[in-house]
Amino acid sequence: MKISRILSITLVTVVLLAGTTAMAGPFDVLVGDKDGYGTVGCSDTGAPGTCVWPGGGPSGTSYDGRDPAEMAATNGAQITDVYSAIFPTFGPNPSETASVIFPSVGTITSATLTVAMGDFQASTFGPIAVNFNGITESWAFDDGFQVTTTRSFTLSAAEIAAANLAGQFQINLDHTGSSDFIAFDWFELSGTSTAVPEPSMLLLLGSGLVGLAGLGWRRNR
Ligand SMILES: [Ca+2]
Ligand SMILES: [Ca+2]
Repeated sequence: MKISRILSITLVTVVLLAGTTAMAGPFDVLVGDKDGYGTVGCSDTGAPGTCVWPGGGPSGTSYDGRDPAEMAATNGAQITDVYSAIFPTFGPNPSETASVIFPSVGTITSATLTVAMGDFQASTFGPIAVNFNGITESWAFDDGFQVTTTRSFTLSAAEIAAANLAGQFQINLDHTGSSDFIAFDWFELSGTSTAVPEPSMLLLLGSGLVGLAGLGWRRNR
């Protein structure tokens, strides 16, 4: 068999395998946990509710309801279940900026972000600055003192492209232009994506190609 014939058969096989691994599928990933801001009586889903965070300080600031996994987290779960979030002196977080980083889900084709948030008062104390993978979002919400709300955001084509380019979806939060006490219960990303072929499968296919090419080279000598 000529090497060109062997290579063309191998190429067809690779394309067929790539086709089977690129099936679209649903995903649903959570940062933080759905436990009512880590304290009883604070709504974490559905209609807006009122939460009185039980911590010390003015208006219940410096509340820390995190479990050990949230305290140790570096993916954004470290700012959930605290009040006020990303506001040193008025909460346990040492920085006024934070990133919420979701695990890679393959190539995203559609996605919705849902956030359980509390006590947003942007017009009174200034909005926090937010971007999704570098694309600016407006989170200038006026929910009111200690009111909790769950919001959903449909990712735009540009935001999906930016997340795919980075290999992960990421929310960047900056509190430096605001003096608003805020809180987060959890962040959830759901949607559909195409799976990325496993590196081991790519390596196997590459080895097969090299082997067949070598065989063809020997037979054609
Ligand atoms: Ca507030
Ligand atoms: Ca929580």
